[in-house]
Amino acid sequence: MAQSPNRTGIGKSILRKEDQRFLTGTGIFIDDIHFSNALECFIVRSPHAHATFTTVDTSLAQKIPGVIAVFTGTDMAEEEIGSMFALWKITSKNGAPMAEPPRWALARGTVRHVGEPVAIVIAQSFDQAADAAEIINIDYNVLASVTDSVEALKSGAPQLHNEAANNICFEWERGDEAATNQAFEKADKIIRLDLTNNRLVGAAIETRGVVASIDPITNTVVLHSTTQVPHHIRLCVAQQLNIMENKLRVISPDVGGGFGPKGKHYPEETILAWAARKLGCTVRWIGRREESFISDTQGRDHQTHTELAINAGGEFIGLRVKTIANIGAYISTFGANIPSVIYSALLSGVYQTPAIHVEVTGVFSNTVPVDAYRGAGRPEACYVLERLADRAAYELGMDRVEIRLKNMITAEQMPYTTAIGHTYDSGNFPALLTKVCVNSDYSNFESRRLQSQETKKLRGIGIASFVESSGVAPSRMAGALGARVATFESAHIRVDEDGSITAMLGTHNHGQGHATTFAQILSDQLGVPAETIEVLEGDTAMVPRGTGTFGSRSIAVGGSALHVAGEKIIKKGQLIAAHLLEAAPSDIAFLESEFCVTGTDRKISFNEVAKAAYAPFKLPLELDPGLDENAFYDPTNFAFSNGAHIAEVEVDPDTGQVKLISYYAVDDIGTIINPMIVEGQLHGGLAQGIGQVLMENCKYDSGSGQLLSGSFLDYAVPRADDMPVIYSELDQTQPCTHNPLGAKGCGESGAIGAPAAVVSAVLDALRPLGVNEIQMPLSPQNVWQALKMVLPEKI
Ligand code: MCN
Repeated sequence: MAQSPNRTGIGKSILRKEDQRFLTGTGIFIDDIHFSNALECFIVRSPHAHATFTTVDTSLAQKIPGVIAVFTGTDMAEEEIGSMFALWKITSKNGAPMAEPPRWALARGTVRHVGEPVAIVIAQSFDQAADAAEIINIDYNVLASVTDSVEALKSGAPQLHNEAANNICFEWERGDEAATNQAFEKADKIIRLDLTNNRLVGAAIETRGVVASIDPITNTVVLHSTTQVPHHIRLCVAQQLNIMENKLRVISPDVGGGFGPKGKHYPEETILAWAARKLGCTVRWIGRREESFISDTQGRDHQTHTELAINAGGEFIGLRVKTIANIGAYISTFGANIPSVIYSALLSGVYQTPAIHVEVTGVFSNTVPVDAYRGAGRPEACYVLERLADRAAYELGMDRVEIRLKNMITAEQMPYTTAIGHTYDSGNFPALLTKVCVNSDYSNFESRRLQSQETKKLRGIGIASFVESSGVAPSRMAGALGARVATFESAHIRVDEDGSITAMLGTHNHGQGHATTFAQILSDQLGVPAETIEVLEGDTAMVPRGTGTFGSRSIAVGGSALHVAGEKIIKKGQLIAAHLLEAAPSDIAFLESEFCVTGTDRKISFNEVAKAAYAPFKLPLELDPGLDENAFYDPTNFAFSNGAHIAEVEVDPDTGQVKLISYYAVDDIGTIINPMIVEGQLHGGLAQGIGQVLMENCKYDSGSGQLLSGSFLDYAVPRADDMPVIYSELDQTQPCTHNPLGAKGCGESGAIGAPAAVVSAVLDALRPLGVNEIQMPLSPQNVWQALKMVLPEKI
C-alpha cells in the first residue's frame, strides 16, 4: 500500500493519542472506577497442589461483622453452574477428542494446583473479607502431586483426572511420518537436540481484576474485567450461567498490559458475575500480585526432543519433533491449541525442509494452567529450528549464516506451501538475514571477539530467523482444526452530522496504541486528521461482535475490518454526493475528504455529505438516512510477519553473567501504520524475549508442588539496564497480499526472535571452551555451571 501524503495517515510516526491520559495519571483502570456500594470479594485459594476435601466449613466466617456471604463450589453446583471450557478442541492422532475434564470455577471436592479458587467471602470491606477467609476450615486430604510434564507421564505418577489416563490431554500429530522416515534413512548426518522452553508468567504491570454489577433498568449483568477479549468473556460466562448473551455486558477499561494471560477466560469472571446476580449487588475483586503468580495462566513449558536430517551439502531434508507440552491442571481457553496447532504449523519456519513430522503430547500437571504468552507457540517453534540450524552448522563446520541461506525459502518461491501446512504469501527471508548481517557487521565479528578476550570476556554472536503467523486467525482454517469460536473481527464507523467520526472495534487496546493507529487508517482513507477520530474498544454494548486482541491480529484483522467499513462509508457518501451534485454515482470520485464529479470542478466536502445524510428530506427515497457502517472481516490466511535478528553478548567466565552488547533486528511486517509505535512494540517484545532467555523462570517445588518463584523477589523480569542497545530496521517491500492494508502484525516479533538469537550468541561465546549445549534461562548460575562442567579446575 502506498504511503499516505496525509500528515496523520498510514506511515506517519504521530504521537500516541492515548499517552496524554496515561502520562498525566488520568487513565481509567479497573481499580480507578468508583462503584458505589461495591462489596469486596476475597478468594480463598488452595494452599495445596493436589488434595481432596469433603467439607468447607464457613460457619465461623459467616459471623464476622461485615460479611455478607460466603460461597463454595457446592453453592455453584446446586445452581448447576457449568464448567469452564476451552475454546479450541484438539483431536488426538488416534481420532479421540482431547481429554477435557471439568474445571469448576470454585473447586468441587478436589484441588489440582496451588491457587485454585475454593471459596469466596463477600464483605463490606476487603479486610473483613480477608479476616473471614482465614477462619474457613477445609478438611484437605493432601495427595501426591506432579508438576513436571515428563514426570507426569511416567508410570506411577500421581493422576490428576479420571478422564485423562496417564495425565494425557491429547497426543497430537502433524506432517508426513513416512516421508520423514525416508528422509532420515537418506541422511548423511542427523542432528539431535533436547530442548527446554522455560515456563513464564505474564507479569503485566496491572494485575487482573473483575467487578460485577447489575444494571437495575435492564437487569443485565455488567462485568468489568481486565480482559483482552470482552466478547469471548461474554460468550463463556453467559453459557456457564445459562443466561442470554444480551443479559451480560462486558466492559474492559484501560488495561495495564495483557501479554496473553489476560486474553483468557478465568474463574473469577464467572464467580463474580454469578455472585452479583445472586446477591443483586456490585461485587469487586482486584487481584493481588501474589494471586497473579498462582492464578494467571503461565506460558511455554515445553520439553522437546528434535532431530534434523541433513545431506552432505548441508541441506535440511527431514525434521522430527517430539514435544511434551505442560498443559497445567486444566485446559485453559486456548491452552490446547497453542502447543499443538499453532506451534506445529510453524515448524518449517523460514526453511524449505521437505519432510516434517511433529508429535505433541499435552500433559496435565499440578500447576497453574498454561496458555498464550506473547508469541504463543511461535517462539517455541523458532527456538527448535534455530537451535538445530546452529548445531547443524557447527557439526558440518559451516558458517551459521551460510547454512541458513542455503535452506531458506526465497522470495521467488512465494506463495510457498510448507511441508507442515502453512502457505506463506509473501516475505524475503534471505534478504532480511543478509541485511541484518550487514547492519551488525557480522563478517568482522572475530576481531571483536579478540578485543573482548583482552578484558577476559567471552564474546559471542547469535542469529535467529523466523516467520510468525500473525493476524490470528482465518476462521475457516481455525474451525477445521478444532476452534469452537470464529476469529473474524468487526468494525463499526459512525459519522455524525457534523462530520465527526467514531470507530468502534472488537479488538482491545492494552498498551498497543490502537487509539492512534486505527485513527491513522481512517485518516488515510477519509482524509480527515487522526486527532479528530475517536476509537472505541472494550465494551460489548458498544461493539456488538468481536474477537479481541491476541496473536498480533489487531492491525491485520481489525484494521482490515475498519478499512472495509471505511469503503462502505465512502460508497454511501458517493451516492449522497451524486444526488446533491446531480451526477451519476459512477462519476463521483472521493479524493482527500471531498466528493468530486470527475472531469469537473464540482465537489462537496465530506462534512457536507455527512450533514445531508441526516437530512433525509434532501435525499431520494431509495437512500436510507445515516452515514453509519459496519463490517466483518475474516481473513483468508494468516499474515506472515518475519524477521532476522542478531544478538551480540559478552560472558564473564568468572561469574557466568551474560551481558547483551547489542541487538540488531530487521523485521518485515508489511505495510507499517505507525513506525514509532511499531518500534516500541518490537522493543517491548524483545524485552520479554530477553527476559525469557536470560532470567525468567517459573519454578515449582517437585515435592510439594508449591510455586517457588511466586513473587518478584524470586522471579526476575528484565529492567532497563538489562536491555542492550537495539538497532531495528523495518522492511516494507513484502506487503501482505491478502488483506486490504498489506499489514502484518508486529506485537510479538521481539519475543519470538530473542530467545533463539541470544542462546545462539551465548553458545558461540562458550563453544571455544567446549560448551555445546545449555538450557534457558541463561542465568549467571546456569552459565557458570555449564562452564564448570567443561573446565572444573579453572572455575
Ligand atoms: N502496527 C502498525 N503497523 C503494522 C502492525 C502493527 O503500526 N504493520 C501497530 C498497530 O497498529 C498496533 C501495534 O502496532 O498499534 C500492535 O499491532 P499488532 O501487531 O496488530 O498487535 P495487536 O495490537 O493485536 O497486539 C497484540 C500483541 C500481542 S499478541 C501481545 S501478547 C502484546 C502486544 O501485541 N501485548 C502487549 N503488544 C503489547 N504491548 C503492550 N504495551 N502491552 C501488551 O500487553
